Amino acid sequence: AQSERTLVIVKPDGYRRGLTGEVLRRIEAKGYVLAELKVATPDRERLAKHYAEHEGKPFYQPLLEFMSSGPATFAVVEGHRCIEGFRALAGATDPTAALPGTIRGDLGRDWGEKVQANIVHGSDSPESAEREIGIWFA
Ligand code: DAT
Ligand code: MG
Repeated sequence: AQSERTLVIVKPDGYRRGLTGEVLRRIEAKGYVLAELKVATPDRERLAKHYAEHEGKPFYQPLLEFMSSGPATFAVVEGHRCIEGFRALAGATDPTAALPGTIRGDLGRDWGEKVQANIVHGSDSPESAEREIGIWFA
């Protein structure tokens, strides 16, 4: 079958809370393949590229601050329709509204911060996926 790739990040909140294994377990249980995996603290320069579409929004600076606050886990995930599939696993951006059964709905909440600490990132299109994989796995 044709394969697709997506970039998944277990964000610093997920890492700190010890949820990395739980997130990776759900990805594997769904049937996707972990093609690449690493732990690193995201640097501002690459975060600015990664989140370029959000520059100027009220949560942009808090987002970069939060994302560079500690280690995160980066994964290249593979499988037919894995971009759409992982975003379904992740659930809605706001973890309070995310449905139970999803990563954000089961494991996340609103902590009253300016930025939504929502455990995971997943690319939103094939173009974003290839662009983001290029940034973090150059
Ligand atoms: P997603 O991560 O679901 O693709 P996004 O690309 O719109 O969401 O936003 C990137 C991140 O920025 C998101 O995971 C959390 C944060 N964020 C988005 N919208 C926000 C908002 N209205 N208030 C606070 N943080 C927000
Ligand atoms: Mg996004």
